[in-house]
Amino acid sequence: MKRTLYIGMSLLISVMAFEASADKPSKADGLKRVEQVMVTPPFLPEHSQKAGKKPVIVVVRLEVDERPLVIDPAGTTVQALTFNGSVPGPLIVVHEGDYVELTMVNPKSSIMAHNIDLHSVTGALGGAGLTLVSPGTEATIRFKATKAGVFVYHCAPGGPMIPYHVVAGMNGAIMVLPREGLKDGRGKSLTYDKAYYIGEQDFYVAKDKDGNYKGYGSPAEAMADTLEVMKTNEPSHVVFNGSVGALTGEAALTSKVGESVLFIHSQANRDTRPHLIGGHGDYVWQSGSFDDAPQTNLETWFIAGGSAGAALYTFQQPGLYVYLNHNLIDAVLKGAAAHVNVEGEWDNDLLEQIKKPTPLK
Ligand SMILES: [Cu+2]
Repeated sequence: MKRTLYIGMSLLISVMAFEASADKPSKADGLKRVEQVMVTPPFLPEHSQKAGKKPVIVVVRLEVDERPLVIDPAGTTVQALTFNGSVPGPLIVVHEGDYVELTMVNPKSSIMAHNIDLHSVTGALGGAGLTLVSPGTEATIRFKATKAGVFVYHCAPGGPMIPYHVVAGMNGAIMVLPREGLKDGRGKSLTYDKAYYIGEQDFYVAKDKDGNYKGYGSPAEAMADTLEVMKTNEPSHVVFNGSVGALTGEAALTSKVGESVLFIHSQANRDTRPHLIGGHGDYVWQSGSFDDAPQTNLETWFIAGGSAGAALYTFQQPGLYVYLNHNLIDAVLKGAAAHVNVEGEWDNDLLEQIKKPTPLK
């Protein structure tokens, strides 16, 4: 109760402070406005890796979509709460020093109130205090991206609704690139040929008496059972990009030998440890901060729950790679795995089969 009261009071104070300052001139006045067209992960919106001379105002629109989502091949369906219809929500990409003008839209068809707490925002509960929108309303904030890195954003409407909305899928990430682009820590520029955004999601689906996953008619109907499973801290599913197999088989990520790929990975609620089977993390920003030098040549990296990280790898060999959470129970039994199909010429110097499996004499 105390916590709820505290959050309620913070919201009130933040809103009052905002109203008092809303008419003052801003350093953002007169800067160029650039609309960012959101795309569904694992893809990124169009962006340049280095910024122009002057900061810009990046205009972003996120719309709540409360929708059923099939999360495994058996057809298990959750009543997902999403930003723009996908789990995770779209990746926002800006540069340090840019402003983000973010409109949070909650359509009339919703049944719940939502907001957004961005970990890249300074003040007002990460923006959550200024964006709480009930069905049929919208709110707009403008914030300065003061820290370079990859950061989680998520819905945080107060009390048990905070974890409930986050584990119902309502989270995503923002990438704030340094104005000069990524660096290796010794001043050398690092660039990527392509980038993918992987959002890891833990789901907590209740079972019926016969051991089958239950389905519900609405997010409100699902809440009591789901909260009971959530309290065990044992997810029924741990998936990449919304469902088991969302990034495998036909939907596998792709690359080529010689191509450098940036893997951005977020987990809004639970620790994770990404690993690329057959590859490495050439440069890894585990904490997500691009102000720090990346670690190099990691086998597995750690992303703390409630944060995002990034890893850059240049593929050396063709074939199938598996990018997974190296908690192998989460990866293989619960779903946290993606495939990367890499084209190119095999290099025997790096790896060669000297003898095929042959019967013992
Ligand atoms: Cu929400």
